[in-house]
Amino acid sequence: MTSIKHYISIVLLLFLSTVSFAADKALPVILATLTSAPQVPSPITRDYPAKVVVRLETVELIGQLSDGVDYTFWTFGGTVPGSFIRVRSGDVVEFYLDNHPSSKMPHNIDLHAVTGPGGGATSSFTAPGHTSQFTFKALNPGLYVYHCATAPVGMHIANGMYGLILVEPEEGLPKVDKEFYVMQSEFYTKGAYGEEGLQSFDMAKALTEIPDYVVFNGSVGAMTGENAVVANVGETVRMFVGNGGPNLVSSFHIIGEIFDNVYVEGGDLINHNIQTTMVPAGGSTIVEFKVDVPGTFIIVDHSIFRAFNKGALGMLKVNGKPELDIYSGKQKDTVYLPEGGGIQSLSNTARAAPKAKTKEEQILFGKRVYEQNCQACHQANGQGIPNAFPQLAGSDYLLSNPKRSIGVILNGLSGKITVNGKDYDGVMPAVNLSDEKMANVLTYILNSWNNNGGKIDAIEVSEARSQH
Ligand code: HEC
Ligand SMILES: [Cu+2]
Repeated sequence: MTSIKHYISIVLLLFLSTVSFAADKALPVILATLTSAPQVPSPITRDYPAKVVVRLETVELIGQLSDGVDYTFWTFGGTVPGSFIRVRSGDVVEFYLDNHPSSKMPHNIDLHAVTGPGGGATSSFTAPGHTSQFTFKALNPGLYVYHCATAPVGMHIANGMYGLILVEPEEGLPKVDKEFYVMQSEFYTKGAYGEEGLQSFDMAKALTEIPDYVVFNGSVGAMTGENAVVANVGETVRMFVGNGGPNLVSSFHIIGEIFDNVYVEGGDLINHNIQTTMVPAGGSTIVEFKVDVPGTFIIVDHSIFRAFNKGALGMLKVNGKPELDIYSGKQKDTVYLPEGGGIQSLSNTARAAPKAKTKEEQILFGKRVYEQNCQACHQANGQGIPNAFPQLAGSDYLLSNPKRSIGVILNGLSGKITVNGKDYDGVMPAVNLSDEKMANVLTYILNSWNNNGGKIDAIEVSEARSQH
């Protein structure tokens, strides 16, 4: 009996080992779903490895680089950046590269996710109208750049041949509400930025590494306005960010957001609370953040001239109700007029006595002093409020003796007064102003609302002050 049991268990063992050996060959076959930016294929839900078939076509086509600016892009999948590929760590990827018959160039692919010579480049060199096929095992989870590596490599990349492949960890990535594909790159054109027409590649500019265009997702405006990516307040957002280069390192930043998590360089080291993260040429990063408040959040390469002058600008539009305890929006807009009124020079000469102001300057500065200190009571046009605040426009009290008003502002005013035949018996508090500001506000009042002009100088205020 025992020997039979023993025999059976040996057979069973042998059987099991054959099954597990065969399992690699008998993986379920899945055709990869590819997406173009900013779309990302859905997260992988399976908990077992598969043979994933990827078919990617290289095609050369004319597209828009900016308004009125065209460019002959060399693409993976007909778009720049190329199609997003999503597989799972441990998957066997059966890769087909189809080079469209209309192509003028041979192409190949170097996937940074591949462990093997050239990242697949040596096995995938493909003439126009041909297909190459090779297989690799996705050993390391991470977010990887792929690009064409056909000579001249720089030129193939500069013309748009790059994209991202995500190798998800076996356990998957944490669930988020929105995922986006964002890839930065540069274009070197014969014409300067914005010069219209079909632009060709400029090798000399590429060598000096001074691009005319730096863009997200292949063209100026690919992620702005109508093309902005969208999320709702309270949602979690993940961006798969790549940099195709060919030359520049990106300082990836979203204005008004802080990355809760950054998968540094697309690997599994997670950094927290990051404002700007570097994405090297031929590298990637994954950023995650929760959108807490509504608004338009500008995505930039914080090497900021690239953003505002070369196109490296995208938008994330967040819809929803304001969260005023997190961000109030503008609460006040009041006039700020520093002591002395004007712009101060930092040089030593600034310590010299300020230059006397012309009447026009006094009126200009005085208007701001008025808006800040007087308007609430005496109203915008000096018309006052009947029975409460006397008018300053056409006030006989004021105009018959303008210098008396210095005292009114300095000390306040109470008790019965008569202005243009009407009695007032209110209280005006003293307003604490510098000599300069007081002179300016009174000069402004004297020259506004059909009042009959005049000028009060700071020195007069100073004298009046010493008398009181
Ligand atoms: C808080 C309200 C208030 C503010 C602010 C205020 N005033 Fe008055 N002002 C009054 C009242 C009230 C009177 C009348 C006082 C009375 O009845 O004795 C008055 C009277 C005056 C008068 C004399 C009466 C007239 O109409 O000619 C002048 C001049 C004047 N204010 C100028 C100013 C200037 C200049 C400022 C700003 C630097 C200013 N006031 C700020 C309330 C205010
Ligand atoms: Cu190529």
